[in-house]
Amino acid sequence: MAQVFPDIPKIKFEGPKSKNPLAFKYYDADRVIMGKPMREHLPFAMAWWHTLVATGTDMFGPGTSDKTFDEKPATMAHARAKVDAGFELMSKLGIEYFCFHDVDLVPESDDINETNQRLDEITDHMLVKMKETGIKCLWGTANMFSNPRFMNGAGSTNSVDVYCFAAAQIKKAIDLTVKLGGKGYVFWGGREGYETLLNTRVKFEQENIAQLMHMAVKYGRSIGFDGTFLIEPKPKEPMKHQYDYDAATAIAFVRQYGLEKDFMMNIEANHATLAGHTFQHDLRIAAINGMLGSVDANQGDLLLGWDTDEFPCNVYDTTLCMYEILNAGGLKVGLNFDAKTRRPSYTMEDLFQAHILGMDSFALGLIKAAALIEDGRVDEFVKERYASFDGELGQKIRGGNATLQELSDRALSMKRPALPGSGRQEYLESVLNDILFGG
Ligand code: XUL
Ligand code: CO
Repeated sequence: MAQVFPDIPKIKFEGPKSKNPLAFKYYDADRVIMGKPMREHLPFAMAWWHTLVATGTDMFGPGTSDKTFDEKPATMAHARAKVDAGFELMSKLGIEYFCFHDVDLVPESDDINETNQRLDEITDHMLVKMKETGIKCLWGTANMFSNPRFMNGAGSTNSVDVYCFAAAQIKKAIDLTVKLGGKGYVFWGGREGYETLLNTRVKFEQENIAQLMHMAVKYGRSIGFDGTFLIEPKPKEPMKHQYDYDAATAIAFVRQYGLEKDFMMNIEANHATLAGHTFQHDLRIAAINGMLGSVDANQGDLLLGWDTDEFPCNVYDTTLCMYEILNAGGLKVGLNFDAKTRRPSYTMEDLFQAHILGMDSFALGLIKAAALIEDGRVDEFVKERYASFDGELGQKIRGGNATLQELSDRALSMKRPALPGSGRQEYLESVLNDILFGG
């Protein structure tokens, strides 16, 4: 079969000294870091929607990138051409997984029955390609935010008919995820939120979302889906307020509605910063709750303040991300490049270079995070920082065996405490710089 990207070679690792724009400088799939090859630490996935669908359309103008792959858009021939392009791109980059929405795969028909038939047909073709290449599905999801029927949300809609369409799309997307052997099923609550409280029953809507998730779990388990359900928090955009604001909010929701056995978090860097947190913060919150399932690996632009979905290049952030992931014992699902090239970067070479950038940034982050852990200065300091709790009294408090009376008595007998030790933030930041840039 003719190649879709004949000018792009298989991307190889050439090391940090290479100046070849179509080579990895840091991502060396077989290199072992802390006992595991990089490819296992970094289960990278291509996002079908950005890489094969998005053309750079924005509010001010049409797309700049030609992703027709020589076929007429909105046809099944085009859908098949996207599959061929996607598998060639992943194979050339050594990306082992992909993620998809239902509507990324085929053109949507006015009749959902016909859309479903198209989905059956395209996933048959994908299965052939998966077998040929060994590439796997990381996670699937349903797009319940683009179609105008979802203007008021999907699980949170005011219309019981639209709620049924949400159910139908979720059911089909779970069927497809199982068919393709996906490790996860994601709920990103696009439009699950509100524009104004003047017209919104918040509790009612949240209960309906939870019911939909319960039905999804019940159905998924009944057809043999043994993977992880994930919520992807995001504070705003498209709605003024989204219910899955951040990891803490989504975890509370999952626990409130009894979904915690089946759900974990899919933390996206750009969503965390939109919520006013660092990426590391939301990863830590998910991790300490045992819910760090997957990552949408991208980055935002703090000067712009919307969801720019850029390919990650900030190694400071990827290092701290991988530090959290290594400390949490790894990811249950994987790392999806929910990222798109900038509108003026419209060529197919740009598309490859963007993925190389993302993969190298995470590889470098992994190398540096492992070095930070092996160096030990940061972890040692944190241990020392809380050392006063290692004694008998601290242990009593930690074990829940102390009383307010006895602690008060002790405070009164001390008259005043010694100042707690310095937080030494600047020292720790210099250690991090030393690991990142030192010889
Ligand atoms: C939107 C977003 C989505 C989800 C999947 O901000 O991140 O692409 O990852 O629906
Ligand atoms: Co995302």
